[in-house]
Amino acid sequence: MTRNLPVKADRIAADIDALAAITEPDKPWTRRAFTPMFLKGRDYLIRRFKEAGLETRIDAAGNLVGVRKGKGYENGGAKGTIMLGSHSDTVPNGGRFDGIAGVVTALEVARAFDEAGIELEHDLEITDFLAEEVSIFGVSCIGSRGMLGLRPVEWLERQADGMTLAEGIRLVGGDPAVAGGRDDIRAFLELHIEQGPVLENRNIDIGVVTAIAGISRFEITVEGRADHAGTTPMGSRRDALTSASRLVLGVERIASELSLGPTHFAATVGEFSMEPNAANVVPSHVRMLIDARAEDPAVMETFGEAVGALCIQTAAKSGVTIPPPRRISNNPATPMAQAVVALLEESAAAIGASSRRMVSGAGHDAAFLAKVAPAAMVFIPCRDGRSHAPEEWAENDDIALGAAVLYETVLKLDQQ
Ligand code: HGY
Ligand code: MN
Ligand code: MN
Repeated sequence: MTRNLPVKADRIAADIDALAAITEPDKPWTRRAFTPMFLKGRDYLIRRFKEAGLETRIDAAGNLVGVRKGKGYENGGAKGTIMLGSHSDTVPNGGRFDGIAGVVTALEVARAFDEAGIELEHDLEITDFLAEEVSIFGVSCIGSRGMLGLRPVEWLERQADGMTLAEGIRLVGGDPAVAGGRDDIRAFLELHIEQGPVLENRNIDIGVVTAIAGISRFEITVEGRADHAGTTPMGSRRDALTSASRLVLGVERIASELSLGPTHFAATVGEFSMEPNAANVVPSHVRMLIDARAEDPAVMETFGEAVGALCIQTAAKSGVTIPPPRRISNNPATPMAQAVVALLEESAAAIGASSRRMVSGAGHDAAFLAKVAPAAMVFIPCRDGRSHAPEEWAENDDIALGAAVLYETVLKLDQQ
């Protein structure tokens, strides 16, 4: 259904398609932060930001920033900044819309205000945050944390692909020596594909995010004993892999039970490695990383305790050593600003779009912007709820409708 929207669906599609063409050719769609392919994507966005008349720069944290000055400065009253943004980096073999739809629609809103001859009171800042995904450095939301002074200083020494994160930030045009911090952001909005099946299943146009689930990552190692695969009796082995397999299935069982509760919960063993990984050697060592998401921090604690108990039971049964799980990150759930949530709902209704409130199981830069400014998110449907996979797909009319909700909400925020 094409509505008479203030934004242009075909311009949005053209930018999304152009960015989709900038991918590692052998594994679409891949444009990992800090890689040459990422910088090619950035070059495209810089060109498009400048064509849109935005004052374009890379900030010290490595984010691409485009500013459309507001009237506020003319009559002395610095009104501050309304920011729209998301990320242009992808996971390996990811999709064409995760993050990208948010950056492109933010840019389109700026262009649409220009075309409508609308001068805002506030500055409008369009942002492509650096490395929202778990990057080659093993950590995520590097640019948004850096912008806001929330990037742990020890991260700068993390190594990947022969460089430190500090060198990576310089590579993309930032300056890691500059401490972050912003006090001018009056509101932040991010459009994102839902990355889940709810909107599509219920035939709803717009998701209005009320909270972003907390994310904890736990590292578990299993120390067994290498032995000859052909001669070692089955009953006297200390096989790290069979024990680790019991843990993986146990994590699935515990998470499935917790997911049946009243609040959002999910957990995944997403990283897994074993040594020596040779067919004729009983595995001696396994390392795994659990990614857990919880709307309610008490449920996350229940999960951590249950997994810890499972490690003790498993070690006792099979003679391997399993140290207590190491929690390597723990970001609590982040509520969105209720006032902005209400404005998004009003905007959706004003353009005739159906909407529903929902929790995000995925992490987003908005979780960090929400620590310094009123923030909220617009979800749009994605086919079969698929994401972080090449099958990821969103209809351009759905994306344009989300962009129109952003446009209307910026106008409301600008009056405040
Ligand atoms: O992992 C996440 O939740 C996000 O897609 N980076
Ligand atoms: Mn993602
Ligand atoms: Mn994303």
